[in-house]
Amino acid sequence: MKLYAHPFASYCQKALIALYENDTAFEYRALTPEHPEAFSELEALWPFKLFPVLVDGERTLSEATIVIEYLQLHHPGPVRLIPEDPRAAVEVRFMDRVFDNYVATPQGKIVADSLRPAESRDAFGVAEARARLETAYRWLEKVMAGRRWAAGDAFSLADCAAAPSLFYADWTHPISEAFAHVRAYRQRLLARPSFARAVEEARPYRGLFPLGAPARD
Ligand SMILES: N[C@@H](CCC(=O)N[C@@H](CS)C(=O)NCC(=O)O)C(=O)O
Repeated sequence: MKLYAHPFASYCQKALIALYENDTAFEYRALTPEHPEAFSELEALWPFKLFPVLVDGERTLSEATIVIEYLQLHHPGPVRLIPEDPRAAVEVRFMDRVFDNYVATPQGKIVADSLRPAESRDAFGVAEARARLETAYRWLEKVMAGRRWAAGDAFSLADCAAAPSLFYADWTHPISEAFAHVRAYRQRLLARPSFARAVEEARPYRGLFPLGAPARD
């Protein structure tokens, strides 16, 4: 398998966590300036040019969640990231959507806005995104009060989504000390070896963070 990804990209880290959890073999097609040919390959595979993209023989998979669903089905390992019980799987998929839609999306909006020319910035949209992150933190604080991982006791697809989402969200719109359970969960994610590895691989690229990376994880 080949994974088109950039080490610093949040959705790529989500897929990488799944691969690292199960020590799944793959070729890393890094979308870095040293490998310009990887960008042309990506464009031919997925005209939206968003990453990660996984290629497995004739199959091309995009969308990090779908990549992880595919890995679970076709390249399973000892760590089951989507539970066998369909009722438990609903909660995992729900929490995966929460982290993508209500944490990663507003976080990305704020970062993307900072890259726009000054005259094209969307202050109203950024304020909405910050409010949405606050709502997400407040909601998660209650949910995570009783959970070790996003959907319960087992590390899952939802934690693959949560790890980079909360990592960058806290840089962009800090999680206040009032949300102690969310902050503790973020720390647990940072200690998980699969995510710790992704964070280490991304460390050399912190200068790319347009809002200025803080001097901490
Ligand atoms: N919905 C996609 C989002 C993928 C995405 O936005 N990837 C970012 C990197 S984290 C990207 O490709 N950014 C490049 C761009 O926006 O041009 C997923 O879940 O995988």
